[in-house]
Amino acid sequence: MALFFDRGSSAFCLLLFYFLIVQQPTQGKVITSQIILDRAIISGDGVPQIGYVLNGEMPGPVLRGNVGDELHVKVINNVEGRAISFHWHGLTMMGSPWMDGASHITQCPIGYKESFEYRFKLDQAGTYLYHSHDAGQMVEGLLGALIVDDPKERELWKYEEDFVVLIQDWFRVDSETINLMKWKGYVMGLTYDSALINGRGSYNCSLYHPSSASTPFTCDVNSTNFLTTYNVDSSSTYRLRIISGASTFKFRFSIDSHSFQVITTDGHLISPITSDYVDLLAGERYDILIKTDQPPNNYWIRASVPTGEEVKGFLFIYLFI
Ligand SMILES: [Cu+2]
Repeated sequence: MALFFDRGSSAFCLLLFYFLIVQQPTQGKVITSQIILDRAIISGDGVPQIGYVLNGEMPGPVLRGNVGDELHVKVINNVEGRAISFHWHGLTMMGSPWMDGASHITQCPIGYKESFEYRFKLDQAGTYLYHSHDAGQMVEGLLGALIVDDPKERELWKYEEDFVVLIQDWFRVDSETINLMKWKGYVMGLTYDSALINGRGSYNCSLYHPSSASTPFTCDVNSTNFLTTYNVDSSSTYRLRIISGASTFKFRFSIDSHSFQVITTDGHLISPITSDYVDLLAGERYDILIKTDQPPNNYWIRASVPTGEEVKGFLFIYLFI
């Protein structure tokens, strides 16, 4: 048996691993992936700033498998001075609780130039989120989507294609500053600078004051070019997998001129509910079915904070129909 801990291993943990993971028969495929973590300049909303990139991207790659498959993800930390871990939000980790990725609780954090291979069974279909579980680093982009397919569902719901819609609150200040504000009880004064979908958003450059930001970059006035777009056909049905990768704020998701059917919540199938919006708290997921039954046009997808007052940090995305 190969050692897969680079640090903090103990004979006891390895023995447990052997009997509870290696000895379990795997019915599905083994899906292997590798994620290399770095810091880099990210222009999520037209304002470049420093954050986390996973294999050079933010958010990280969409990890995907079928129910019954086993996922092996080797995480390599190339960020000096930062320890990390990956938490698999929403999965029960039945039979492999030490793969849950909570630093200092289920594992030692992964240090600089170290690696750790997560291995667990995908035993629940649905839409999930992986993110750092160390020092609030997901605020700076350390996150991604995890999709577990049940091949029967596509037949059941009869959709053409599915898309990931990963929503984030995006800040000019770093995660340490945000954590400090929260610990001191200043969260009410905290506001985000942009909302991102799949790592992209649009910022109003007239609001940008580089001197007060943690990074001295300029705002790109063409930042609407950064928006995520979904190209779809008319008279079809699509499944959107909406994920809140927000750290703090609640988002209301909607699509102009369209209502939709909500079919799952947090990885569980539900009796479909027709709605024209869903509200997502941090880490929540909703899957929806949308029919492209309106006249062909560009329709905004909106992710906004439902304050009832002015819309703060709203975001629009074209939907081509
Ligand atoms: Cu989580």
